[in-house]
Amino acid sequence: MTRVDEIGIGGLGASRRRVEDARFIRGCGNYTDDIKLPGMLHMEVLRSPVAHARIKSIDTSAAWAIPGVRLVLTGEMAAQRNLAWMPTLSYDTQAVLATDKVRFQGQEVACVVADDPYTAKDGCEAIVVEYEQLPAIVNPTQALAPDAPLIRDDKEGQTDNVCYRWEVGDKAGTDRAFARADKVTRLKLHYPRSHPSPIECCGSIANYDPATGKLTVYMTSQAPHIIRAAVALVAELPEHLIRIVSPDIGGGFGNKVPVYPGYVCSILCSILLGKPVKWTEDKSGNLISTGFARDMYFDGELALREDGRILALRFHADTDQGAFFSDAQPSKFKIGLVHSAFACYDIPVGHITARGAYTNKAPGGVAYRCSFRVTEAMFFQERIIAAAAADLGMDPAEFRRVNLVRDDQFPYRTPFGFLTDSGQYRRCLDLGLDAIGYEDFLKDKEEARLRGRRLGIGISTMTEPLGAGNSREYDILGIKMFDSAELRVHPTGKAILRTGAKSQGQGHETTWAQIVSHELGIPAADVVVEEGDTDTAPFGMGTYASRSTPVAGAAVSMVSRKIRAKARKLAAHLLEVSEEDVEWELGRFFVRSAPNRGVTIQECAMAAYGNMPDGLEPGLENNAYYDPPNLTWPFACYLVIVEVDPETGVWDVLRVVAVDDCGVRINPMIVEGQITGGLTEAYAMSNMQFMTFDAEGNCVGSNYLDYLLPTAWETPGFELHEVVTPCPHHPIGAKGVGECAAVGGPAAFVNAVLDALSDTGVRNIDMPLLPDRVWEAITTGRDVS
Ligand code: MCN
Ligand code: CUM
Repeated sequence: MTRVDEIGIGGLGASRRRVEDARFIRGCGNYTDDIKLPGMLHMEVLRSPVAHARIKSIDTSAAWAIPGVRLVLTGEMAAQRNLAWMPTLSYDTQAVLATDKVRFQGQEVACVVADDPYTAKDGCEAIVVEYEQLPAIVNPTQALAPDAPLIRDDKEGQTDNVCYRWEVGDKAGTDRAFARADKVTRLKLHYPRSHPSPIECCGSIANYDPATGKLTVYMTSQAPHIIRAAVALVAELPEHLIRIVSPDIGGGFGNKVPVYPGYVCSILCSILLGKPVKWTEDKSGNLISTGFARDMYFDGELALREDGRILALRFHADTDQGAFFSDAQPSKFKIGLVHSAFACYDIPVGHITARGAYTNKAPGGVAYRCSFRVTEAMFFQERIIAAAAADLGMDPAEFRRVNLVRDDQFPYRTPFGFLTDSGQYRRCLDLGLDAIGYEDFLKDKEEARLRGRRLGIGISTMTEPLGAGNSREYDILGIKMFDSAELRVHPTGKAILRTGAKSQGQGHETTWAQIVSHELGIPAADVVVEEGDTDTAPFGMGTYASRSTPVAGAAVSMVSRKIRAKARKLAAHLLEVSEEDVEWELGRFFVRSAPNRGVTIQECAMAAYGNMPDGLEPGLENNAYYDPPNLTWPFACYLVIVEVDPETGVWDVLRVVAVDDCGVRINPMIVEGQITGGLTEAYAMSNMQFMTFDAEGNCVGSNYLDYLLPTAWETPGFELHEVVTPCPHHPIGAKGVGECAAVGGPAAFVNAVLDALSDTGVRNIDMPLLPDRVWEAITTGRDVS
């Protein structure tokens, strides 16, 4: 008999083509805006043109008079149903439709439902709102000034613009370590506000059926079950009569985790009208109002010993939260997982403080391959590591090698309480240095300098916490962060798998089938994967924080193993031996003493429906809920070589080398796709992207002429390498990977440019490193923020 070849059937490690692409690249996807329901009406949102103003009056009479307009909804009307405000996932409140004030440009003020989207838009334009403008606050410094106008005067007891304060670590111990230091490196920087910019904007179609009382909502959500729970809790609708469906999603990147006012308004309008109501956000609306990323200010220090060891770290971070604290993040820590900073380095003690500020900008902060502020944490980490090496006059690679956690230190407890459980950090670093030809480059760089050329190399190494999370520590609205899978094997051995995650382009339909294939020997092509419908999918917390493989992927393994255990009973029955005498090899059970006597998993499936032993329940289906014992800790080393033109400040990327260790790779091609995408984002953030605001709070960057997305033309090529350290607690040894390159990448680009400027005394240029900023730094020899 021939053994089943795992790669041949699309199992673990197969670079199987993405099955979802068959419909995506043919334009046959089924996105929210593709869905048309009979009698469907269309909703448009009227947004505030100003950043901070008191609403004196709203006159909707002209809008009501337009033929085809069915409903004009204002905050006052929403308030009558107790829905003018909604709770956020960070335990703040957010206006659904403004009643008292508008607090950022683009805030939702009213909406109009009409027979078609154009009439709805005309309706919005006919609404007359009288604003009394107030001074706008566009950064934490202004927000926290003693005489700053109060943004959140709606909140009882709120007397300033402080949104939260947070602290972790050992202050006294850290202070003592700093007192002993030979040298202290200090760095201040800003990680600018950026936008995830998925191709598809947000949208929803709410369909409240007055006859059955059932509410069905098709929407662009990365976490449909959370939305169902939120709707049940906020709108007080019975949960079994709410069905949330996330169909195909055209990119999420964290933009589609929060609950947006547009969703809520479409639901309310559908309930009021008893008709399906569709809302499709436009690009400008998406760019100015929906969940942005970052906008964080760091000021921190490293305590150093002469020989290069780091003795302690401390930093303070101020975040610009916008007008509402609506971070969709599942930790009890106000600032997410920022204290995972420096986890890859063996540093005995540290202390972190953080403060959030309300400003007149759109809310958000946690989006864009961030793992909840880990992106900012790792950026600051790798920037100050580079600065410290320079201060010590030490080679930055050697400085890292001296301080990285050694393989024999795992499991390693960080000073902030995380447990990193596995990795080969030095090996990844050395592989990267070797691949880029580090020693040779250092010589080339010196020679080039003599000829007036400025070359630079940047390194970034980091481990990050992916896969929220274990039920002891992580929850959203009190619901724990486990995830789930349900597998049904049909009589002929074909199967359907459903999970509580929701792909937005990551390729779950491909990779989950590969896990089933690995566990059961069923060809991946025989397994269809479905996600995103709360009526059919098992309860799960959705896809973000690269949690799908660590949590839902693990559940896929576990449910497959339950199926295998039942199939073993069926095999014993078919082979007429006792279960103990049955052995498993991929796809087949056989008799231990007679290996040629065996039955395939498909034969077992048929027996589950047609020939089960007495006393065994028919069928071959099961589900699994997986509560991960720990986060997964992938490691990455990114190296970038640039050349800076001293005359113009323009910099070109000459090489990018990436070494990623995300444990066992389910589908190497998909993993490389994730890393390529993340590095592209890292490149974009380092040199072209930022959402800026003028003094009045106008968002500069509400279109793609001001906010730039990199195309294949300017994006450099990436040389990808791998190291595999299996995750010790994941059933197949996989770690998350979706965010690694976007998290660790930006510092490598910035470090490279600053390395090229190392003789100028410039220590920092804030992202994006636009040519004019680089040129200013070169000509003045001063930092540019
Ligand atoms: N994978 C694998 N082997 C591993 C790890 C992952 O083959 N060891 C595969 C997975 O099975 C999955 C993909 O790589 O198909 C990403 O897996 P994972 O790291 O678990 O991340 P998630 O699926 O949870 O995706 C979330 C992550 C986040 S948080 C953002 S933001 C982001 C990202 O993924 N948004 C994306 N990548 C994106 N890619 C696309 N195309 N679109 C987005 O919106
Ligand atoms: Cu924080 S972006 Mo992803 O976690 O969806």
